[in-house]
Amino acid sequence: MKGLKYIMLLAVLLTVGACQRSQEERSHILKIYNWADYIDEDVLAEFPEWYKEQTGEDIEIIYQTFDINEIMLTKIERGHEDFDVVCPSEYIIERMMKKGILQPINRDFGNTPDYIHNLAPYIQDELNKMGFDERKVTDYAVAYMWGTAGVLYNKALATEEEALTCSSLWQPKFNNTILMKDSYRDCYGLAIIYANSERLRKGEVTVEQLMNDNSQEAIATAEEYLKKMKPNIAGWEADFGKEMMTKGKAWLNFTWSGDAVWAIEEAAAVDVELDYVVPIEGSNVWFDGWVIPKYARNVKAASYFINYMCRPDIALRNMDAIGYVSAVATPEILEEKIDTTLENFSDLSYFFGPEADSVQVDPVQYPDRTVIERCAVIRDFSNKEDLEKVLEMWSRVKGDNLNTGIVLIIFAVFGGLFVWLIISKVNKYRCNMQRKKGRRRKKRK
Ligand code: SPD
Repeated sequence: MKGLKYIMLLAVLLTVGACQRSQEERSHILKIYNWADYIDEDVLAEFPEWYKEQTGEDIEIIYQTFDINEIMLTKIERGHEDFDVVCPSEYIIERMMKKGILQPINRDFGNTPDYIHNLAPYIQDELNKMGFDERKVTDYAVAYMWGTAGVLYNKALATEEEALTCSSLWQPKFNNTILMKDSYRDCYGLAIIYANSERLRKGEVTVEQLMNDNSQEAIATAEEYLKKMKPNIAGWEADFGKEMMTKGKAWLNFTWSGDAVWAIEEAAAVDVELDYVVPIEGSNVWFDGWVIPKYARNVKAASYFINYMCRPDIALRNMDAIGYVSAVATPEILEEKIDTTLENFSDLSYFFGPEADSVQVDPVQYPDRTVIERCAVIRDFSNKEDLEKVLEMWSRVKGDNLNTGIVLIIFAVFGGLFVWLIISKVNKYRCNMQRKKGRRRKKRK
């Protein structure tokens, strides 16, 4: 009996020891889960050195990427994966807060300055509009990049007037030439806005109401309009749209402003002229932000990383590398972004403050106040059942495409098998005949 007690004690001690050791190891690892192509790789690589300078501690980064908000959410929510810092969009931040799977971000950085103060008040206010009971969203999320959803177009194949109205996406002229962002909320919003453009024009309804309406009627309308658009859709893209547009393989791409910036620059280098506009009827303005999930295991390194991302020089390097626009709004960023060769002046006072009410800054990256005024923020659909209905509709819309693809693949595979079977049967028959002939000849001899 005594022996058994000792063995059990030893097992407990060994387990505790192993846990402590692995916890110690884990405190030197930072697991980041971010969108693909969404950070300057050198910025990422330099973080361990900066962290060591600030805290005296070593850190190793494990970095993974996703293309779709919902895939990231499933890994965290269902898989309980222990990412320390992730980067969802605003409506997913809202959902994660509702579900209680985020922790507040500790902003006690010791002697290190708090760079989170550099965020634009405009973005902080927009995020806090999604407030919950007494919790402020900005205590749980730190905005990273932001932008609009709009139409990237090839200037040789579509006019600005065409790109400026979402009705063009349904015109037969664009049969099989449009790439749509593989994002059900963006596409849902676009379809509902187009379907209600007359009511919008008359002021009977707002973009915000339409995009966030998940009534049965709205879901049916979105389905009808998205299905009507299908002959024009050459593909649903998560990240390859910018490349297809640069190569001139698609005419229009409903996409995010940062992808558009990247594509416009790349295309110019090979003499393809692209541009980007936000539909006159309205669209969405979105915000991606850093959050620390409940299952994180290194919250200290996570919060230092978030703080590091808000350093103005780091924000600028990230913007230059990826084309998207940082939520950091300091005078040095404005100064860096002013381009006196541009013809247009924009009102960016909503973002940079009153001194930026007429500045020469790339309007794709930083939309003029009038563009922002026709956009609204996507909110999380209120309950699970409504969300499921929207997702079912989305898979019906996309599923038709998939079925055609699958049917073609099945035909190709079975067709190939059938031909192979016939050929092998014929060959076998020939061999048998030859063997028989050979045997007959031998017998005759
Ligand atoms: N390649 C990175 C793309 C990240 C863009 N996030 C936009 C989300 C809009 N809801």
